Amino acid sequence: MPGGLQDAAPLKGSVEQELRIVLLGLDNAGKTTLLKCLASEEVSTITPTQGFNIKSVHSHGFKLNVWDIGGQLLAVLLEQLLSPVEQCLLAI
Ligand SMILES: Nc1nc2c(ncn2[C@@H]2O[C@H](COP(=O)(O)OP(=O)(O)OP(=O)(O)O)[C@@H](O)[C@H]2O)c(=O)[nH]1
Ligand SMILES: [Mg+2]
Repeated sequence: MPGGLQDAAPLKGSVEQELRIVLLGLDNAGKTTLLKCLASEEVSTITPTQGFNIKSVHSHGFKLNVWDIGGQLLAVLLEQLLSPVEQCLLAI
């Protein structure tokens, strides 16, 4: 499928590119699991993220600076951001 890191891989021998990535999603969506898999870390004992994690991972010739935002924190941020204006929020 086009659009992945594989497609964006830099040419061999070129300087490593740095990307900032933010993982957003509901609780238990698998954000931290995905980040740990990217970092080749153990995924059997993952607990819900309190606040957020920031981790740098080297993958496919890129340095990825990944922000893993806990679903609970995202819910609080969305509520505070949107409650003055929204009457209905649809997340798909
Ligand atoms: N079956 C299955 N389970 C998964 C997958 N990815 C994650 N899980 C499980 O789903 C649960 C939640 O995963 P997390 O990575 O903690 O989810 P999260 O999005 O970081 O959750 P918060 O930190 O609460 O926002 C864990 O028990 C994982 O083992 C997947 O691809 N398949
Ligand atoms: Mg998490």
